[in-house]
Amino acid sequence: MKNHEVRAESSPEARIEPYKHPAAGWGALKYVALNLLKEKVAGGNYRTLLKQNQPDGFDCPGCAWPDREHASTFEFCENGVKAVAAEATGKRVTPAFFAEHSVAELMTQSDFELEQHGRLTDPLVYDALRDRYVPIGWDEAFELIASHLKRLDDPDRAAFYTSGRASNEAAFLYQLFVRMYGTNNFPDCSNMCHEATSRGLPHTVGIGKGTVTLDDFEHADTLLIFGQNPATNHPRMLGELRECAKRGATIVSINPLKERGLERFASPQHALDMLSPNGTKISSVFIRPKVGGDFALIKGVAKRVIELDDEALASGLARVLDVDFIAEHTVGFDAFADDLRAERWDTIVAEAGVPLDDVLKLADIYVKGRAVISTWGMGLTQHKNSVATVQLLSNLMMMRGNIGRRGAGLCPVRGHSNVQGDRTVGIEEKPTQAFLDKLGATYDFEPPREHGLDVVNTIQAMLDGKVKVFIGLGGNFSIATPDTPRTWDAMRACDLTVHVTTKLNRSHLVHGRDALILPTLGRTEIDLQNGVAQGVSVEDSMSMVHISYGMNKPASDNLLSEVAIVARMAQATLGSGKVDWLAHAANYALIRDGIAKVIDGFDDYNERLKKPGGFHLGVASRDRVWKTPSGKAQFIAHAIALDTPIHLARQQYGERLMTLMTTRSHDQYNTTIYGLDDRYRGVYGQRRVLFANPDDLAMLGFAAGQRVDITSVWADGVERRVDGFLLVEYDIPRGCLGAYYPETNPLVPLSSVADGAGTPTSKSIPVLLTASAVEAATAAVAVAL
Ligand SMILES: Nc1nc2c(c(=O)[nH]1)N[C@H]1C(S)=C(S)[C@@H](COP(=O)(O)OP(=O)(O)OC[C@H]3O[C@@H](n4cnc5c(=O)[nH]c(N)nc54)[C@H](O)[C@@H]3O)O[C@H]1N2
Ligand SMILES: Nc1nc2c(c(=O)[nH]1)N[C@H]1C(S)=C(S)[C@@H](COP(=O)(O)OP(=O)(O)OC[C@H]3O[C@@H](n4cnc5c(=O)[nH]c(N)nc54)[C@H](O)[C@@H]3O)O[C@H]1N2
Ligand SMILES: [Mo]
Repeated sequence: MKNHEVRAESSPEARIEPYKHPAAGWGALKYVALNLLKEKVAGGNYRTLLKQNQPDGFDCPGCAWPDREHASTFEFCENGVKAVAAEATGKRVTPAFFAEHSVAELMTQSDFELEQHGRLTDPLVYDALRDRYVPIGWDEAFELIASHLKRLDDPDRAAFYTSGRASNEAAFLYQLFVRMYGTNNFPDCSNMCHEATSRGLPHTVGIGKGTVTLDDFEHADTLLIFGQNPATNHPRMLGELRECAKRGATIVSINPLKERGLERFASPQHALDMLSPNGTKISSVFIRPKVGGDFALIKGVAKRVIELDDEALASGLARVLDVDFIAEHTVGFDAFADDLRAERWDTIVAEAGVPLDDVLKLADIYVKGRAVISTWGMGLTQHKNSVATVQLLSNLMMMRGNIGRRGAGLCPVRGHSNVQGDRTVGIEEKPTQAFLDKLGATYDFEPPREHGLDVVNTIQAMLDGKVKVFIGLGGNFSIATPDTPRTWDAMRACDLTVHVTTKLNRSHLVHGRDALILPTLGRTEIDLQNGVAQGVSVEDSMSMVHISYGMNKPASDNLLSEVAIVARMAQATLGSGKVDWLAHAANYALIRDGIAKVIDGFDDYNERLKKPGGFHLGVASRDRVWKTPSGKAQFIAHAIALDTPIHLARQQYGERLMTLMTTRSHDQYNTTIYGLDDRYRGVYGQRRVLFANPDDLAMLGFAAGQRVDITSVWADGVERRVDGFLLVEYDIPRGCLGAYYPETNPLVPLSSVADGAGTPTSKSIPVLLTASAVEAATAAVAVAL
C-alpha cells in the first residue's frame, strides 16, 4: 500500500443489484430499526430520535434543510437517524484502546472501521516514542497549544479550520480568539462546498444566501433541482417536494444521473404512499446534462427565453421577460442579452451534452412557471466554472422576476447543519473591513486586516513551510480535502495538529510532530456549565436561526463543550486582559450578546431565540434590496469556457478521456462511513466502484465487473492514481464517470479549483482508465445491471 492509501473495504455480501422501489419507504424504515439495535443508542433512549428538530429538542446534526415551524410532528428522516445514532452510540474509544493500538496500526484500518470504534472519551496527546496517543490533562493540553501559538514568529503561520457543525456560539468565540491572536486564516468546509454560491451570488443579487423560505415551497408551481441528491443528502426535502408534486407543481431534475429519490418517494408519514408500490412520483422531467454541462445548458435556456420574448413581442403577445422587474431592479441586461443572442446553438448543445429539444423543453417549462424555485447542490458548485454557473442561474431567475416574489427564488441547499451560520458569525477568511471594524470596536482590539487562507491555500502554505500549526474545530481535514498524498505531506510537516472532535477519524492519524485529540460534546448531548444547561444556536439553509438543547447524557465525564474548549484555548494563549473567556464559556448568552453587537440582524438575539422555531435572519435580496455596488441586481455575461482542463485533456487523449464526478453514497456522512451500501444506486457491501456508461466500456475495451485503476490528467508531472475500482454499468451520460468520495480525493489536484471560489473541482476530474492489477477483493461480484 502506498503511504496515502486507505485499505479498501468490502464485505462478503458485496454485490450490484438495481433498486426498483421508491426512495425512503420500507427500506428506510428497516434501516432505522436495524440501526437503533446496532448502535445501542446510549441508555436505550430512543426518545432522542423523537426530539430531533422539535422546539425543545436539538437541531438535527444531519443536514441544513429547515423544518416546518421547527415544531412539526416528528419528521422522519433515515439519514438524520443515522447521524443521531452515530453520535449517541454506546461504543467508546478510551485511552485503553489507544494503549493497545499504535497510530501506524490504526492507519491500516478503513474509514468505516475507524468510525465504528465509537465516541472519544478523553483528551489525548501523541507520544512519538511509542507511536501512540496517550492521555493528557485538559490544562496541559491548552498549555501545549498556547506554547506553540506563542512561539510562532507570525500569527499567519497558524490555520484554524472549521467544519459546519460548530454552533454560532462556538464559531463566534473561535473567530474572536483567532483574530485577537492575529490572523484571518480560516479555512472551512464551505470552501469545498457551497463557496461558489457564497462568492458568486453577491455579484448578482448582493448576498451569498438563498432567498426562499419553506413557505415559498407551498406557492411554487415549478421547481428546478440542479445537481442534488435529496433522497440521500437532504431527505426531509423530499417531504416538501412530495407536497409540491401532489399539488401539481412541475418538478424538473437537472442531473447526469436519474437519482431515485427524484423519481419516486414513499413518505413514511403517509400510509397510502407506503402501501402503493410506486410511492409518489416526484420529478415530471429529467434533463441530463453531461457532468459539468450545466453552464451551457442554463445559457441555452436563457437564450431561448430571449427568443420567446422576441416572438411574443413580434406577435403582440404578453412579454416573456419580466420587463418591469428588469427595468426597476437590475442593471446590465442589454449586454447580457446581446451575449445570449450571439451564443451559438451548436456550442450550447455540444457543451451541455443534451439534445436541443431538451434545452427548449426546459425553457418552455421555465417560462410557463409563474413562481419558480431553483435549488442546487454540489453538482453545480464543484467545477472550474461554478461561480459563473451560479451567477448565470441567478440571472436566468432574474429574467422573469423569480426572485423576491412569493413562491419563487434561489435555494442553494447547504450541507452541514450550521455551515451557513458559521459564515454569518465570522468564519470567513476574506472578511469585510466593515465587519472587522465592528468586531475591533466591540472588543477593543485591532483585528488583522489582510485576507487569510482558505482550505486549498492552507494546504499549499503547509507544503511551503509557511503554516506550522493546524487547529480543527470538527471535521476531517486530511481526507475531506483534495490531493490526499500532498495533503498528508502537508499535515505531517506541521509542528502541531489539534482536532476538536467527537469520533476517531483519519485526520487524527495523519498528524504533526505534536498532536492533540480534544474530545467534545455532540449537539445531542446535555451541555451543563456551572449546573445550567446551555443551548446553542444554528442557522439553516433558509436563514432560520433557532436554539438547540442537547438531551442525552454526555458520552464521557471528561468531555468539554466546543465553546469551553475554544474559551480555554483562548485563555491559555491570550489571557483574560480583553475578554473574560471563561465567563463566556460559563454562560453562552454572553456570546450571543456579542454576536448581537457585531453581526447585523441579530438584535435582541437571546430574546428572539425564545420563540419556538426561532427567527428569520432577513435576506436583503428576498426583499428586493440589492446590496451590490450599483444598488441593483446585476446581469453578468459569461462566455462558455472551451479551454477547461477537461477540454485540454480531451484534445490530448480524445474520447478515452473521461470526466469523473465524486459523490456521496447513501451510507455516508461526508467522510463518516456508516455502512457499505448505496441502496438507491444498487451497490451493496462495497465502495470502490466506478459507474460508467455501457457504450464507453465497450469503446474502452472494458467490461462490467472488471477492476480498473484511475489516473488523473494534470500538467504538473505528478502521478495521481487510485487503484482497483470495480466497473459498474450505469445509466450515466457518455464520457462521464461517477465514484465515491473520499476514496477518489487523491485524484483531485490541489491546484484544480473553481475560478473565484477556490473550491476543489471534485465533480470534474479529467481521468484515464487502465486495467488494474489489483485482485478483486471479492471474487464473485455479480453485476446485474
Ligand atoms: N446523509 C448525508 N447527508 C448529507 C451529507 C452526507 O454525506 N450524507 N453531506 C452533507 C453536505 S456537507 C453536503 S454539501 C450536502 C451534499 O448534497 P448533494 O449536493 O446532493 O451532494 P453529492 O452527493 O455530492 O452530489 C449531488 C448530485 O450532483 C450530481 N452531479 C454531479 N455532477 C453534476 C453536474 O455536473 N451537473 C449536475 N447538474 N449534477 C451533477 C450527482 O449526480 C448527485 O446527484 O449533503 C449534506 N447532507
Ligand atoms: N472529492 C470530494 N471531496 C469533497 C466533497 C465531494 O463531494 N467530493 N465534498 C466536500 C464538502 S461539500 C464538504 S462539506 C467537506 C466536508 O469536510 P468536513 O466537514 O471536514 O468533514 P466531515 O466528514 O463532515 O467531518 C466529520 C468529522 O467531524 C467530527 N464531528 C462530528 N460531529 C462533531 C461535533 O459536533 N463537533 C466536533 N467538533 N466534531 C464533530 C467527527 O470527528 C467526524 O469524524 O468535504 C468536501 N470534500
Ligand atoms: Mo458540504
